[in-house]
Amino acid sequence: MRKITIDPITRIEGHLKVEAMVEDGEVKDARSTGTLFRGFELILRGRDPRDASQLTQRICGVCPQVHATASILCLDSAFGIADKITDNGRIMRNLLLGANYIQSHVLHFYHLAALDYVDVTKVADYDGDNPALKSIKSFIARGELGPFVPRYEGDYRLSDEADTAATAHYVEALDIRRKAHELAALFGGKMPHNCATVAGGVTEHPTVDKMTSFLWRVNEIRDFIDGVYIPDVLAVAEAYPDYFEIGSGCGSLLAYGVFDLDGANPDYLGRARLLNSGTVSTDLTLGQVEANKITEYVKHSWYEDSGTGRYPGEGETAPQPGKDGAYSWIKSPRYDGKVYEVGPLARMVVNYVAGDAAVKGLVDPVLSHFDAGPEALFSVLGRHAARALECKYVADSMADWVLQLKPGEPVYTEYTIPEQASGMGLVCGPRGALGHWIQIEDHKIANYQCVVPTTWNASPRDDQGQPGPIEQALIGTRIKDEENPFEIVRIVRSFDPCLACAVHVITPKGRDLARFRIS
Ligand code: NFE
Ligand code: MG
Repeated sequence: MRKITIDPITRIEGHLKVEAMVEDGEVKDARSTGTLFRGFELILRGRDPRDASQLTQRICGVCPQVHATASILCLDSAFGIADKITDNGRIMRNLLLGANYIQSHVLHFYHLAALDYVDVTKVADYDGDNPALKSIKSFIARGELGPFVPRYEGDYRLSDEADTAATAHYVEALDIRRKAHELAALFGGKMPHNCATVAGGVTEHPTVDKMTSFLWRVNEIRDFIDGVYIPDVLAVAEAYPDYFEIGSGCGSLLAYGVFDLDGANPDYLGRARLLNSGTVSTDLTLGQVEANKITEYVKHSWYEDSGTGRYPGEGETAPQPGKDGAYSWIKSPRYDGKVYEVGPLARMVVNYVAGDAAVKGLVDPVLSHFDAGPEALFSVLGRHAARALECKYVADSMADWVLQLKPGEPVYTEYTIPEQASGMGLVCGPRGALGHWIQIEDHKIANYQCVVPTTWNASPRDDQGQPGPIEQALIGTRIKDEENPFEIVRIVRSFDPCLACAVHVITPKGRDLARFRIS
């Protein structure tokens, strides 16, 4: 048995370590380890509840807006105004979150995943006049390969032209991400980490000039998604069709839904959303999500066992570094005691199986192009395709939503902070289902818990010994070349894991509050 360790496996977004035990060319066992402690829950204790939307955004620079959204949904529910948000407030919240979805999905495909499939070294021989490619060529000539290496060698299958074009798109995608940030800044003031997303609604008022600037930018981005992003994903799928059969995972999918279309239902899971909540199991049956079936286990995580099996609303964050049998700072969230994958694949399949016409209209042509059934979606390429198609669905919807804003009408609903209350915010971020839970006592935060998407996907074994979704996606995979285990990185990265949600606790002077030896 040979142990392959990849640490970190994430290109940015924090440190995820993956270990695969390989024998006779097959992964027999796998472990996913979050190597940093987050501890935001501890920082929030004792603070004004309204601080939650500002502080939780800092969990991550890639997906801050969904933390802002989950926290304000959580506060709205604790303050008793979940069904009283104005249409302007609801729509602007959707536009802010949508901008962050686009940025995150484009980032993931081009900058975090594509170079597992695209051979960037081909650009060394480029003799055209595309400025982006010329600058990469001079990077290579100077030996400045920082963003592109280390990498595995061998299995790059695109033509020279396709490799060169995709590398140019890598650079173009940086510009698209900037434009997506500008979308968010138009209504949020700045990006990342804006001040406009607040309990009760938003602080910014829509004006015709801002709406026009927004629409102009979102249409430019839509051209890129239709003309570049989706064709590039399909080109990768054409060249690597075996990845429709690799990394299928745990087979159970979970989505809380995202982008409120109607703010009248205080039950977020039952609310009409662009992408609705639901579960789907391997046999493609649909289920409803019930919040009280969500629990977190810690037997194999560095937390005290007293916190295991708890509903997050009563969860605890009690670190126990060095605990016997533990191997991760990530807890193991489970739904109804079972393992679930979250993310774009979950959202698209849940809504596909539910018969959503728009989602079927996006997914069916791709499936028929590859002569495949919906089960092919449970794969590495299925995750990439779902993410790209969802990106289009969200961007197209944003172009409609921005025109529904009504200048001059209210964006904000008044409230008072109760002395004692509890609240829950459930919504999907780019990487999947995100839950925030709050308990307020004496007008202050008594307990705050976040269960984030990567916690679901990168979770270690639970108390029953069930491996997490990424671990399950690796186990049983055949590795063609153990020196260059492309299969492992392609599987893990197809989940778009983000461990930035696991940052150090630091003092204002930048010193660690505590040091933990992780062995
Ligand atoms: Ni840090 Fe995130 C998303 C959230 S993932 S990127 O999407 O919440 O854990
Ligand atoms: Mg948590």
